[in-house]
Amino acid sequence: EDLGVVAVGFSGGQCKPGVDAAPSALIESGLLTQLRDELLYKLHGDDTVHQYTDLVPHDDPPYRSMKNPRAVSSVTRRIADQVYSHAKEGRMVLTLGGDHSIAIGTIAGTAKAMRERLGGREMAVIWVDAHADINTPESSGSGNIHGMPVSFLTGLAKEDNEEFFGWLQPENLISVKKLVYIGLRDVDIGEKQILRQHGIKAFSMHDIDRHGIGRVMEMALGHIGADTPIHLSFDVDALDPMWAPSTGTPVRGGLTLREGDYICECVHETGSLVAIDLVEVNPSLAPATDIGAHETVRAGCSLIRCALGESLL
Ligand code: DIR
Ligand code: MN
Ligand code: MN
Ligand code: MN
Repeated sequence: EDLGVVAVGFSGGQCKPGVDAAPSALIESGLLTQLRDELLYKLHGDDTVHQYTDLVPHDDPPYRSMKNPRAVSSVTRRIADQVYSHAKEGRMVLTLGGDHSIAIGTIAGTAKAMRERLGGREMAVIWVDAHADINTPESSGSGNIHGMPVSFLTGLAKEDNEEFFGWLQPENLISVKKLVYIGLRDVDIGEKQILRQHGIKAFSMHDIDRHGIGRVMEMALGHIGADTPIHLSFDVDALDPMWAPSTGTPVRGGLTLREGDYICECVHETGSLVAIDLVEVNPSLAPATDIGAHETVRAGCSLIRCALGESLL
């Protein structure tokens, strides 16, 4: 099978440097070699990690409270083109982030490609994260755009100016009805309001404790329905810091590595996966010793291999 790889060394959606080094760390640990030699994917795309330095302006003052708005807008616009060009060739797309703002680009790219493939029907998104990332610029307390991608992708946040995500067209957007969250445990008050108001399907850690991950995946995939393409956007901070300590905003009480792998395996088994993002690995944030960074990179590789079919016997 064909796999388009996009390696995004971008950290402008939040304030901690280091998350831009994740793609190199994942690749150096052997991820792409395994996908090629063990899972037998034909890899497309250059081996370079994109830094997008040509797109990052020297001066990028806040707009509607968003930090680095021009940089994030133009980088995600470029990513949308890269992902779209893989997806329209029928390739599965793997994007290695980078912070979660990059999902504005990846999902904009697959949403457009899938609409064309399905004659207007919409794809689904499974967003695995401790956070909902659905703040609007106005509801955000931090101004960090990695906390806002879902509001732009669902059209809840609107902006006409091309410089600030106004390039997003209706064909780049997803429906709140086709969005499912898994792993939530740190959701802002304004975000909870948005989730309730739009009836967005969300499985928190509480739901996983109550039903178990097996039942939660049945319900999540049942909500999406069969024969709907799925874009999986996996924030490594969905995992408990025990498994993934090297990330910008760790939250205790998260998924075990096996629960994370299981989510990815179930999505693979549907046969409907069209794209996966792995984001927010930050090798420079390594509590106590640098074992933390190594463990987090290992966890990220495991999630990706599971999503791409590793553990099917
Ligand atoms: C918080 C934290 N909700 C914010 N968000 C994220 O800044 O909007 N941390 N995504 O990873
Ligand atoms: Mn490339
Ligand atoms: Mn998160
Ligand atoms: Mn996130």
